[in-house]
Amino acid sequence: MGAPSTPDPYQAIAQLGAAPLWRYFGDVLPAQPKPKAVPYLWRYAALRPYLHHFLETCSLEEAERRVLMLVNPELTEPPATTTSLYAGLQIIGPGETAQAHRHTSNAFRYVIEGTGAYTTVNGERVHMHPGDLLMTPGWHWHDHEHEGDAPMIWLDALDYPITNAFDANFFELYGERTQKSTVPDDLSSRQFIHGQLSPAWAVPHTSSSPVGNYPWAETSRAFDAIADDAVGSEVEGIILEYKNPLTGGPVVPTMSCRISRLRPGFRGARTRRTTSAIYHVVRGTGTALVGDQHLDWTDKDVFAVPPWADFELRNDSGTEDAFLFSWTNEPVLRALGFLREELPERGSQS
Ligand code: GTQ
Repeated sequence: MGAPSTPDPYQAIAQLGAAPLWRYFGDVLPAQPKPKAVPYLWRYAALRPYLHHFLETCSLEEAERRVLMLVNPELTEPPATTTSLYAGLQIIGPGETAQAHRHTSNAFRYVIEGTGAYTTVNGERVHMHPGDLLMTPGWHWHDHEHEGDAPMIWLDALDYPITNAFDANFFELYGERTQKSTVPDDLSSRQFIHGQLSPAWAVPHTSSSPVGNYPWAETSRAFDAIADDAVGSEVEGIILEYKNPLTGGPVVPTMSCRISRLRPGFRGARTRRTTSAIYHVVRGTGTALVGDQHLDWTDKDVFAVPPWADFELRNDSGTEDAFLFSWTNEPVLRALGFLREELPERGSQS
């Protein structure tokens, strides 16, 4: 009797599919979040020539989508932008089509350059203009077609790191390259974006927003309507959330999309949050202090803010507003009870 004769009990238990908690305790139950993702800034002006290079050298018959993934230096296999979010820059040329497919992951696009393309989402053509936010909720068929005369570039966002964390992702090709148009163009946006007056006869049964496009024209009107009267958030200025008009909730169950206007000289309060966030500079020049990084952003750049990093935003122009489009995984954290925020300068916690 007595102890088993194996020389190393640690090896023995490993072979039996067990591990000593005491060697992993700080890894599995850290005192505070220890994200692998790091703060990072992607320069649009540096990446844009490569989008054009691949437009010339890589056809959409070769590539399902012509996208440069924005890869966090610490999240390379598989690539992701933050632990739970993905962003990519997609380019499509005049006359091209990106074939129809669908996946479990929720997606959306924020248009950067060009006009003349549309995405067909479950049979509805949704037209794109700079500053528009286009929704492709999970399991909706979508293909892109470009009828304009100059390349179009947009920012893609998907929640695949979340879907894949649960091994819950499915992907399917439609079978034909593009979908036929089955409803009037842009119908969902026209019907549902004015959420205080929604059609009572056609309530979609989905937890995602029924709006195909939140156009820049409406965003701009929303800012104009509150003009200089709004106090705004001390962290992110005049920040508006794109809403699912039927629920008042976020546009998709996993991600919340926002647009903020930072007045000239804006200096945000420092915060840290358990959410991950990605920011896209619609217009302007400023600074994001993220963890120990000092990210200098300008037009069209993208930057990543990992969980629990100190975060502070500044508009470095004394005369021009800055506009930042951003999204976070807040709906997931809220649903799971993982949401936390600390504003050290105010000594406040929530
Ligand atoms: O345009 O459907 O960046 O399916 C990644 C996956 C874009 C898209 C991405 C996609 C798409």
